[in-house]
Amino acid sequence: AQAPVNVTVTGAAGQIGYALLFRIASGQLLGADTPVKLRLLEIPPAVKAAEGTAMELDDCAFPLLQGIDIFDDARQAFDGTNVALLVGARPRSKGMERGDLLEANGGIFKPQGEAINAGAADDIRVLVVGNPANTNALIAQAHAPDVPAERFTAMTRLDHNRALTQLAQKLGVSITDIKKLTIWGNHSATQYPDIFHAEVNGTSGAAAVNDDAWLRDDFIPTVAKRGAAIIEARGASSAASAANAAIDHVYDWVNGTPEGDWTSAAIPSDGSYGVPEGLISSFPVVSRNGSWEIVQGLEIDAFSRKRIDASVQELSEERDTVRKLGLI
Ligand code: NAX
Repeated sequence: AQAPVNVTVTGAAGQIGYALLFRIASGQLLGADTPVKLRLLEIPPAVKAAEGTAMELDDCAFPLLQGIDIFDDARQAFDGTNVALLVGARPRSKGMERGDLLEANGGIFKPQGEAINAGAADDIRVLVVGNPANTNALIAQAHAPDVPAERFTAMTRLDHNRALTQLAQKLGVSITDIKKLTIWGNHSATQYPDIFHAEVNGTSGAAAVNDDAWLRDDFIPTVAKRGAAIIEARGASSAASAANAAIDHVYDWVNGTPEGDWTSAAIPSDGSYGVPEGLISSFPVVSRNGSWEIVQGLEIDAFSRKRIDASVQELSEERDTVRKLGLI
């Protein structure tokens, strides 16, 4: 029998955690043949709630779930772990400036990076979900010098999935008719969902839409501001859809992306497409042999260039801020 894979989830008692843990335990994160052990990390006041979730996980009698451990100490939570889902983060409170937010999150992601460096398994893969996700990933990575940099990624798969559905609904096609959509840049309102390289039943996405006003004034802002629209409607931020995207990201990373398609993930830039090296920015990516690769050779027109550059500029500014704060 296969040895269990250790999966650490931070913020396990939060709303994304609640939507995520059951899907991991049921085999959807890694595959239906892979047993898992869960390691939950929470802050002390939320440990009891995490214990409650663990009781419910027990009560599902998942055949693949081989154990659950709960910690309030990062060193212990990441010890021997193979997959780390960094969900817990410090939310922006009223009156908080971006610098304050980055600093507060530095207090979480710096020690977690150190703990991953100290004790995670050699094949550790990290997905940061907690916002500001790209820069939190950069902070964690900076404190894990012994882990290959490309093992630190941030989530833009929810944005990717949102864009897929918006485009499918506009064209009256199904999700499976659309390939090669891309989210570029930061997981923030500046992100750029790109349909110019997308294929809809074999023709270009932009040509299939043939409606520049919709693209510019409807599609792009709808995808970029979808998180706020969910809060407005639901009275709480996206949780099940965020958990679903985290499942998709890790599943594809481990098992590979389908031939003839790609997806979106924020990974460390190698300088491709003019994105400064080292920034953790969203790209069109495929996963081969357990590693993400940036899709190369796409033509970027002026419309796309402007939007990619604006989002990447924001990431550069975030990196400058955390540098000044001594967080990287
Ligand atoms: P919740 O506030 O429900 O849960 C967060 C949990 O993290 C809490 O239980 C809290 O106790 C815990 N936590 C805080 N500090 C911690 C630490 N140092 N170690 C371990 N646990 C810690 O938030 P939830 O709705 O679950 O969202 C979690 C994060 O995901 C937020 O930062 C949110 O902004 C982010 N999101 C990211 C998305 C993405 O696409 N990348 C989309 C969804 C979501 O908005």
